[in-house]
Amino acid sequence: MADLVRYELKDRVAVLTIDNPPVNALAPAVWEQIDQAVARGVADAGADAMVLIGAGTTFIAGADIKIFDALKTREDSMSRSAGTHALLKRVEDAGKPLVAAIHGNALGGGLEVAQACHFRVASKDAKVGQPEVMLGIIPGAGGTQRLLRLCGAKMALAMCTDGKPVAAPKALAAGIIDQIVEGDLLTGAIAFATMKAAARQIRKTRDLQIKPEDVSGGMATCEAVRVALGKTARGAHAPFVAVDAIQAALTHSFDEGSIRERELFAGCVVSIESKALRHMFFAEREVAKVPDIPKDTPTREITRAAVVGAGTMGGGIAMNYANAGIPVLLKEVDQAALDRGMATIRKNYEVTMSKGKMTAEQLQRTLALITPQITYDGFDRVDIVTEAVFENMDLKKATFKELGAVTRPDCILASNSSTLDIDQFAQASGRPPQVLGHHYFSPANVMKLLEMVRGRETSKEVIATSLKLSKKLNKVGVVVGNCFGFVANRMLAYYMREAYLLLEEGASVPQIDKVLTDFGLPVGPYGMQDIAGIDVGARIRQYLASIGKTRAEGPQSAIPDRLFAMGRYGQKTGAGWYKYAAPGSRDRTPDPVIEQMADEEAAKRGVKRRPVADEEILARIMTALANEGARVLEEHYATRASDIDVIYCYGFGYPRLRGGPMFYAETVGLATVLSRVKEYRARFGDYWEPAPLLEKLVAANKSSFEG
Ligand code: T1G
Repeated sequence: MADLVRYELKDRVAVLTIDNPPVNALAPAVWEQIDQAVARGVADAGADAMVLIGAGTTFIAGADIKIFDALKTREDSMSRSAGTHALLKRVEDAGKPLVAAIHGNALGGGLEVAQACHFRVASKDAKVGQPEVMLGIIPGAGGTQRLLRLCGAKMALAMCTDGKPVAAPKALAAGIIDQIVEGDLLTGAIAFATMKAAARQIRKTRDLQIKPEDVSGGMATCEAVRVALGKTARGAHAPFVAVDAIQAALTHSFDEGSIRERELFAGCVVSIESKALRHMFFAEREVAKVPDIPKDTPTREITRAAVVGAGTMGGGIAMNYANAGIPVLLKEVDQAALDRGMATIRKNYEVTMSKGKMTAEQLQRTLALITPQITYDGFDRVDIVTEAVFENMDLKKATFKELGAVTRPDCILASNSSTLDIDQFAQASGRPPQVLGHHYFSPANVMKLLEMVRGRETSKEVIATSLKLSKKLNKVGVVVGNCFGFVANRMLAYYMREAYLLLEEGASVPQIDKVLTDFGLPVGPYGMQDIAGIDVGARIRQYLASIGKTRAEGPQSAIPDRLFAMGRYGQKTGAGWYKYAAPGSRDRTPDPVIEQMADEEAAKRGVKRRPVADEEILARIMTALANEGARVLEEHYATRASDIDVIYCYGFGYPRLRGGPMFYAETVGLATVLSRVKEYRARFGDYWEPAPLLEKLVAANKSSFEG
């Protein structure tokens, strides 16, 4: 078996080095070799003490998340975690001082291993945490029972329910670590272990007493955390389970509490919530892997940028570059538009500063990186330009023609278009290999998704550079194909079609929105339209009509265009699908006008309005998403189903604990999804066309879109 834990003696201290790249994850063999190495150190007469340290850039980043899918039942989980608990008790019972030396991250099982050591030292920039709830589980190797014995219930509850890492100095102050090592970590750890050996000091965490304040107030603290979670957990179950496990530590012995932790962990690890969150953990890392773009594809340095268009999107895009420390030119057509754009940017930063997330000095420094102008001065020195002009094909093509003339031949030209044909921009620019889409999501300086749309001739270097740039801009970049609407908005058209038709059939705007927010979306389809602007969709429909297209097959509701014609664009005009207290206000109320229009439009289509159950609303909308997602996949506009899930979770706030629209469809069952498509086809019309991939997978009895 590979040497995953090296053993060597240094100055009468056994140094146990975990070496399982890239993050020293605790695969089963790593657990076993830690156990063996500690036993060897105890038996080694040449060792007075032991140090456990990670090779490479980090201590242990946790259990190997990939192994959880093998835990099919609670029983599987109970037996595996019983073994882990017993192993860590053996480690803790070592007869010589055992010191964990932490650098990088000690997360999840990594921190639990460190807690089972007698002492912990760390480098100053190390972080420790119990992020298990981010995966829909809880610490499963004694962390809920040991951590509070080190730092008290309040901090243990915070760490185990929010999953956030804690920096070493704070961990030192809390008692989680015993010393911060300046200089070489191993040297410091060996010195610390030698000192403990001389003092013949061993401290078993599990034997530490529950702190007096927790004996008296721990239960109340748990209850207070549950109440707080009620407001912030947004449907997540695991954080509440973590509270239950920590409460068990307050009311039971270590061993009884450990059994309770194992039972609670077992319930979480087989849950759909955990499977969905584990799916998202890997999905958001897979997006960077584009099959035909090898990791060693050459990339360019992006040191200077420019944005054309200082509207809502253009301003937000310019902020992304400034936030990443990249100087950015921001061009508008006239001074008035430019001033409006800069005023919005300044206001956004001032709001950030008012929240304490930015100092005045940082605001000035960041703002200074944005150069507002109404000419193309300096465009010949930038490495990338992002066009964010009005969503109009002719205007965009003209802009790309200009950009092709005023920039260097190797300057990347990106479009923020949300749907239009990147290849047409590429042709207009005169250098298609440098052109691709960079579709940001509103608000561009907040939403993390960046849909990177490759054109027919986009070069691999430009794509690889964009993938690298997305990380620098703190975005999740997903490479997609150049179909109308790309992936996000192509599928959204079917989501909206069903929302509109359900309204005409008898559901109400508030009802439909509530079904989707109860499902976990931050806002329903109508609330979203009122925020994005009904006029944006209307203008795209107008453009499509001009080329004889519609966004989705099937009946097109006339209500959106009627609202547009009435000047009801949504929040910004004070009325849209809802009425607002004033233009720009978010204070909204349902508007009887919409019901009246739904009655009228239903009558025109000969539809007899009826009560529509919430279950049907959710099923229709999610089925439409999954069916179109299957088409996107089989037409190769997305690399993999999980990329689509990442797009929806990061672009529209689709609930991560559902795993995204494709993963959710798999949990519903592909056969069920297909049968629903066929049922709707029979009820509503042939436009409900089953995606061939869905039919193929169901015929082959497959349970996942990846076959
Ligand atoms: N298991 C398996 N693979 C992992 C992993 C893990 N725990 N952590 C990272 N990877 C892979 C990742 O998929 C990627 O692979 C590569 O390592 C680099 O990761 C028993 C039950 C540590 C902060 O939740 O938060 O312990 O894409 O790109 O940006 O009670 O990785 O290269 O093929 O993220 O430098 C608890 C999860 C587990 C921590 C580093 N631990 N990891 O970030 O690199 S449950 C976690 C992270 C548990 C115990 C419980 C981050 C990182 P590839 P990366 P990074």
